[in-house]
Amino acid sequence: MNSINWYPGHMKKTRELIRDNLKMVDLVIEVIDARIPVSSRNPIIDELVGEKPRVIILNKKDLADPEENRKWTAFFRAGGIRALEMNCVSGEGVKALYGALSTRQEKIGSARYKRPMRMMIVGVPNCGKSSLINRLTGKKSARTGDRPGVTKGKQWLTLSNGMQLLDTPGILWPKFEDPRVGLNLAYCGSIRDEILDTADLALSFLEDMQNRYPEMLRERYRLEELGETPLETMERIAKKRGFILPGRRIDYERCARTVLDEFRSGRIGRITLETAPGSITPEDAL
Ligand SMILES: Nc1nc2c(ncn2[C@@H]2O[C@H](COP(=O)(O)OP(=O)(O)OP(=O)(O)O)[C@@H](O)[C@H]2O)c(=O)[nH]1
Ligand SMILES: [Mg+2]
Repeated sequence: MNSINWYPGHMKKTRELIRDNLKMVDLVIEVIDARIPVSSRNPIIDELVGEKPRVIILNKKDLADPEENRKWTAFFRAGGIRALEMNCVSGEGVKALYGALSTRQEKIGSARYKRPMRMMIVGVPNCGKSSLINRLTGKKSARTGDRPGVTKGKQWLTLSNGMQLLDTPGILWPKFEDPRVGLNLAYCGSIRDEILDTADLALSFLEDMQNRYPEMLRERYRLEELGETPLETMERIAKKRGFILPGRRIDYERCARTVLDEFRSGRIGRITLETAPGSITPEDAL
């Protein structure tokens, strides 16, 4: 895939916003996409956040492979970072996060002066930051949407227990060392579709799926067999779904959009595109 311009002007502002507000917060909640736990961790956030206490939220757990969710949580915990699986649509995981926040709150302020904890939520575009905030406040405080770039400016919100939360726009970084990172972010909707070549993206996605979840792909599109190449697979999917243009030409564009949509909404199945390193089991992390 050709290089893509994923660094619009507001990203620079967001970076400054995070840096400037960091001083004021006691805890950083880093929201990542459970389907791509490596690619959705922004190295800039790491650099900015430094030693600040942090909780990692593996969000969209419902869309990711349950086994991998467990392994990734254990992996982060083994590295000394509190990590929690979350589903902001159902609310699963919110209670556990509240527990972690209360524990942290006890360490804030002096014995004489107890003040409510201040937190900042950071993460790549579209990973669910605003959805998590709405879960925590219990109402629609922050605007959400199924595309990147919904939150534009910063927004402070107060929880019912008095804690204060800062929502931030999604932040990407200027250069992807590994092109796979850009692809993964694009599959998951963190990069605006308008600047991507949908057919190219879907072909890369099909290639990854053929390697990682071939059976799932075969079953979803009721294919006897996958193609030898991703292009062949796409053609088989298009034929099954009737994505044919006049003159019996294959409608690649429509097929590509369908495959990506069905991945993003979880209709293909629960998919994690990055495997947890090592052989850490949840027991090791306890
Ligand atoms: N399936 C599923 N969808 C989720 C979950 N959390 C959020 N979403 C959806 O993901 C999309 C993006 O959510 P937002 O909360 O707007 O994401 P954001 O990180 O604030 O995005 P920006 O403000 O654009 O950076 C929305 O369509 C949400 O409904 C989850 O746990 N599971
Ligand atoms: Mg948002």
